[in-house]
Amino acid sequence: MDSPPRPKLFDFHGVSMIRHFTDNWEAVQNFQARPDDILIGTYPKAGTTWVSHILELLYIDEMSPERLNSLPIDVRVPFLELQRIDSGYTGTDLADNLPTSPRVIKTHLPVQFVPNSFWEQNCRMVYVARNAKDNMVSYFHFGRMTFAQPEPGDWNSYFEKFLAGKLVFGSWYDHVNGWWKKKQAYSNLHYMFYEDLVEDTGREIDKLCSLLGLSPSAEEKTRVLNGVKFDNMKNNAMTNYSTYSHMDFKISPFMRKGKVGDWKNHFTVAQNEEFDEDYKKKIDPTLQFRTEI
Ligand code: PPS
Repeated sequence: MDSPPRPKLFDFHGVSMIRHFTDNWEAVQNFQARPDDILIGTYPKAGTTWVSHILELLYIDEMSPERLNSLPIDVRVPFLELQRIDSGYTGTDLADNLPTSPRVIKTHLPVQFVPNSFWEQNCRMVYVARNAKDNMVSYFHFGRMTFAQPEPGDWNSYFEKFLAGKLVFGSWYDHVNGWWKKKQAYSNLHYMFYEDLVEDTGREIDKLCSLLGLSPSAEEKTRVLNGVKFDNMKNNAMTNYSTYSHMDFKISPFMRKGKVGDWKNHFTVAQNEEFDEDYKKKIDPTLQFRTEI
């Protein structure tokens, strides 16, 4: 059987995009945020689902255990700019109709595209960044397994596309730099790192709680920590994306490895050198990532 056609990349105000994320643009830009909304921002594959699930478990009473057990994560945490070409539903509709308070909403938009109302309402935001090498590897495997992404090509050509910023949501460098710069001026933005989450999930949850003004009991914290473990999320049909037909887990699962340093299994020595040379020119020097822990 033929695979469904893959979307084509095009330039959208200087950022590489596909129509799944631009077809609903007017509604996205006019989206009405509420003061208690929490926006999760990430470059794709940086830990969005992980932090979404952490927030949902921290707000379990508001989210309700029934929702957690019966609705997949991307219904509970709407993907703001998504226009599902097949089913027609949009992230903005889902967000508008969310019954929870606060609403947790996810976006992969570069910071300059975030709808104005989020800033006007002074919403809390959590940006998760992941080191470029592992982010690239994770995005590559995602491109292989989902027909909702452009054809990734082989690893070598993907590597070049990443360096050139020719992937959906554009350049990783512009993305992490842009949100980092915004953080300096906008105090309600918590900028966190995937590597820190892997190293000490409990410590990072404490930091999140202080942004959110939450003080979970020791018992609640243990419950959250347990629920967000890689294996538990991988085995949870409501967090592992197994309910989606446009993903082929035989090629690669959504919850793939969840590690820091898998890039070493993909980068050649020459690619690593080329990458490091290019990286120095593009990364904001005040922004420090760890490629191993
Ligand atoms: S998406 O499609 O952009 O929303 O993907 P995203 O959720 O941002 O990123 C997916 C990667 O995050 C890993 N992940 C985790 N790692 C460790 N622990 C937990 N609990 C966890 N949950 C998700 C997931 O495995 C993907 O990374 P890779 O490296 O591909 O395994």
